[in-house]
Amino acid sequence: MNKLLIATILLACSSLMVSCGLDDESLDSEANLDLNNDGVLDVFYEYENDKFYELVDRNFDKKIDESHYFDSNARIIRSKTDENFDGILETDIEYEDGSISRVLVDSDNDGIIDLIFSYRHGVLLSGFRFYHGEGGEPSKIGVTRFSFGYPSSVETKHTVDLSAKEFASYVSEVLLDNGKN
Ligand SMILES: [Ca+2]
Ligand SMILES: [Ca+2]
Ligand SMILES: [Ca+2]
Repeated sequence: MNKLLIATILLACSSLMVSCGLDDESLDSEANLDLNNDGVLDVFYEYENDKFYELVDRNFDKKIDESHYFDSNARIIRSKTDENFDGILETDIEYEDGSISRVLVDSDNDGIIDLIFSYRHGVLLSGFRFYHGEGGEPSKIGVTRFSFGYPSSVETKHTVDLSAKEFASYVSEVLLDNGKN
């Protein structure tokens, strides 16, 4: 299913609501989808002025695990997803010109990003993982390269003098801006 296309159609209908003969409520019920045909809706649209959210329950457990935010031109701006289906949307997806540019994950739900994936034109290039120093050991950042979605290098670990909270800005400012991505 092309979600962006559906979103575009919805938005077009939304701006022509009078001629479509729909009010807000009926437009919503038309827009929402039942992906697995079990009679329970799994895709929902929520409107915020001329912008909107698409909310999806991918594993059909009645809990939302994807939230996509679209601007007034139906361009995707940002997503949050729950990749382990525990009910917490721990993964932040950033886009540039409609393609994924960066993914930030708080894998242990402690409010601090510990995994970062870097993309170019939607293609996964690099992954970065923060390792807490244990027993007096320094912290480390693991780096993995990808090709066609598959690791193309063994993870290399670099010792860093950073706290967990400094990890995300270190990756964007030092590792990615140096052209090493
Ligand atoms: Ca369903
Ligand atoms: Ca779900
Ligand atoms: Ca989760």
